[in-house]
Amino acid sequence: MATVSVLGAPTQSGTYRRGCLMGPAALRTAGIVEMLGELGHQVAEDRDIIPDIVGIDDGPYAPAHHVGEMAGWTRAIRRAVADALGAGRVPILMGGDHSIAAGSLAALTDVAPGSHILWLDAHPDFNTLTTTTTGNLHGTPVALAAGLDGADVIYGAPITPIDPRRVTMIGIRSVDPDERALLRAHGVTVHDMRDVDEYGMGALVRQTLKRVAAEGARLHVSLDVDFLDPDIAPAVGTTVPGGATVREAHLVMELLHESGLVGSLDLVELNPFLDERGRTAHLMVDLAASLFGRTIMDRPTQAW
Ligand code: B3U
Ligand code: MN
Ligand code: MN
Repeated sequence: MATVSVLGAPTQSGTYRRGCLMGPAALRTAGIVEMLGELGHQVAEDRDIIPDIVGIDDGPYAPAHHVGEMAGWTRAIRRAVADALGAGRVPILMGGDHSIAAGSLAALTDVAPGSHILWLDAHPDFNTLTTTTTGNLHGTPVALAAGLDGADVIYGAPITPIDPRRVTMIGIRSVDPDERALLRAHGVTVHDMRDVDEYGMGALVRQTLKRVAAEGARLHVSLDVDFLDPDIAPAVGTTVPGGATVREAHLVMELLHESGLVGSLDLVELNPFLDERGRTAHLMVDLAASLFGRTIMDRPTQAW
């Protein structure tokens, strides 16, 4: 059983669309803390992170916006997640928009360099401060954590960059042209929806887990609501058709649990303002439950 830190990061500065700052409250309302307790885990910490105050003028970084706000959140999140990891806990970072992952990924390499990252998302979020065309910084955290353009501005201190060759993305179906070139140049493993259709979700996850286990590494999971199909998860600002089904998403989580390799989790981009009677919040909590050990029937741990 795990000791867990439930950390809210109520941000929305990574996007122009308002509402995802209510994400942590919605996940708590949907019962995330009680769920962890029911599965036998100990919740050692349940709080929202307070951002640092960082004054940065957006001017030189246009079209990027809210650069100072992201920097302030990133720095505070990095410390909070690193503290939790350092204390042997499993941090669950609840967004907020996906820009918060810049903090959790830097914390990961602070405490556990060599870790792998599983990015479950419609988007790779591999834009830099110079390639972003929308200016929305939720499209940048993986590239920034890899030390690409803008990392110094956002972190304001040296980081141990993540190794892009230890990043696996699944569910991808919306990529910008410069982003695509960067992904290839840096050796990120991208399983787009074509791969999911052709090989199946289970095979892709098993292959990823085998690799992580072979390297004796831990795995950080970053789950963006838009990984899921918008028909089942409408509460997200950037819906992209053709996402994961309920059962595909649960299978991912069930396999991750059985692997015993997951050391940290981001739950991001939930925008409760766009939800239908809490259904997306409940689905996110149910998926987290599968990741933390809920099963339909008891079963022996599978050789994956
Ligand atoms: N790649 C686009 C779109 C996007 C990325 N992440 C989300 N949307 N959620 C961008 O804005 O960088
Ligand atoms: Mn994302
Ligand atoms: Mn996304």
